[in-house]
Amino acid sequence: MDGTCSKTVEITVASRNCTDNDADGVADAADVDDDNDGIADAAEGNTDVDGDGIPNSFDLDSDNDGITDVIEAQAVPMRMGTVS
Ligand SMILES: [Ca+2]
Ligand SMILES: [Ca+2]
Ligand SMILES: [Ca+2]
Ligand SMILES: [Ca+2]
Repeated sequence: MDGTCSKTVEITVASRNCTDNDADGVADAADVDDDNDGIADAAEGNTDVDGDGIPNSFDLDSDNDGITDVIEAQAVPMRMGTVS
């Protein structure tokens, strides 16, 4: 012991989620539309409807039927319009 006082200082480095699924320059954590399909993450949710391992907010075709979410989202009002 040399008489010097030492103490442990914990430094917390803010870890940012830097992944950027759609490469638009906005990290997923701050991006309101992670897959950039025009449908907000809040509307798509983080569940994985088709079970392909990609959550809906990252999946351009959430139900894996070959029709992209953006087209299906636009098609819904048209389907409703066909009800007689
Ligand atoms: Ca992004
Ligand atoms: Ca989206
Ligand atoms: Ca999926
Ligand atoms: Ca689909």
